[in-house]
Amino acid sequence: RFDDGGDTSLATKTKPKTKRPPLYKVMLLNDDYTPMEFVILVLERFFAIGHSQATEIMLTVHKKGLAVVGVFPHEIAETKVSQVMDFAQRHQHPLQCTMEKD
Ligand code: NFA
Repeated sequence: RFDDGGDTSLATKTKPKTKRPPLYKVMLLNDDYTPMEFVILVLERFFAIGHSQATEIMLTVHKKGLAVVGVFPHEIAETKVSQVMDFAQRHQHPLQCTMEKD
């Protein structure tokens, strides 16, 4: 952090190079029609969440209206949202998945 040539009087401050990307919350929204088992499958398939925790998260969405299912860098969050929306549409379920800055 304090990088001088070794012994001159003029020192320069440098920043550590590693900086983390902005993170985005990916959320699932409740609706009245998507089957509970389908939501659990989505959580397992696209978010690598086990069946037991996927069931808990699905029930949270069902009861509270929405839940954060993961936090990711922008491009990964966008991919998750697209995958879920495409999968839901292909199965003709109205399930909604959105993202917002953490
Ligand atoms: N509310 C849906 C039902 O009763 C289940 C659901 C849960 C849908 C989470 C969307 C998200 N079948």
